[in-house]
Amino acid sequence: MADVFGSGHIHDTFLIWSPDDAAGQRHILQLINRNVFRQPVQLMDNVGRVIRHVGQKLEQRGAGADRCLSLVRTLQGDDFFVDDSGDYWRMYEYLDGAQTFDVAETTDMAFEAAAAFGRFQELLSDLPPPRLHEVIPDFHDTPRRMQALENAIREDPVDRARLCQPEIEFARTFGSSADELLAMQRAGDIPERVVHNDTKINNVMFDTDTGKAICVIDLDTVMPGLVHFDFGDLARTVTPDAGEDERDAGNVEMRLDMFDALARGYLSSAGSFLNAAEVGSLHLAGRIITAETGVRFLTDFLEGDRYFRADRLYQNLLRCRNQFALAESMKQQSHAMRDIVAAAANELGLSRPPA
Ligand code: GN1
Ligand code: MG
Repeated sequence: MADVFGSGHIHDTFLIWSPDDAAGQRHILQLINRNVFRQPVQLMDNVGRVIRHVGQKLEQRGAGADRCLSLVRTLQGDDFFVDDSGDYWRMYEYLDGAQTFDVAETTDMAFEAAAAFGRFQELLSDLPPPRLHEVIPDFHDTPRRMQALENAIREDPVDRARLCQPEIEFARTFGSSADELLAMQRAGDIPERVVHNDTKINNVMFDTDTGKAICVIDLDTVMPGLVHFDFGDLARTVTPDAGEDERDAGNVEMRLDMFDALARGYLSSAGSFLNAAEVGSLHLAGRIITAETGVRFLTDFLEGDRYFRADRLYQNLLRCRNQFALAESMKQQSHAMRDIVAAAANELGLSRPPA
């Protein structure tokens, strides 16, 4: 039997179970969205390698291999199944006694989520070559996301540009800082790493009884990238007291106590491998990734909701407004964010770059 499952915007996800199975084992079945992931074999190669590497390392550390996702192989021994119409399917073991949240409810939850993503990066920091496939090239290339927005504004295929002039203006103002992170990478200050790239709070499984993070999920965008992409997306989804679909952008605000928990949680697990320049620039990430996500929602709104699933008219514009409100709130509080990261790093005895 099957039920539609979860709140992802990209794939079709189902919870599968059999009434005849005495053990009551459930599974997660996903139809891979090939409009977004054009190279599903490469995608599954990445996912398989990542899951096995993380599983092995956890086992070596005696942490128990059950604390990570596991793929169910087909009878042929593959990590995915291709059906007669050329669609790709994959199946994960369902994690019992675990749940996800769309909004971080407590600072403990923020700490746990950030520590889980930091640990994930740390576990992958020695992934043997070859380099993972770039399944979505330039995924967090913020200047390119700006270019895509400009194209959408120019072409305006569904005549919506007239509906979002204030948002277009906001995006263009943000555009001057879009390159900050990538410029540091080009300068050789911050290195490429293996990162998750989609660290929404609802991509963390929490133990229902203990409230502890069990593992991170949604490994589709695990790719080479900057640690800032992950820390930034965490700040985007953990610090506001509102979800992406909040109806009133006036309610969207960056909560400093949540950011503090986030910085401490993240550095508690990722601090061991980060360099000083990475730690010293973490506070910039939230605003850039938040504004970038707003730019993506705005672009999709202008293109007629072709990428992000939208159940209502204007939903992607609403999502964009929420992201821009949050990015603005982060800009206003950027000094406090910088100080919080520095204090957290200091507490953990991590090296910091000269001021
Ligand atoms: C998409 O898979 P899902 O729905 O959690 C998107 C992310 C965005 C997010 C915004 C592959 O994530 O990049 O941040 O929506 N994933 C992809 O909610 O584009
Ligand atoms: Mg995803």
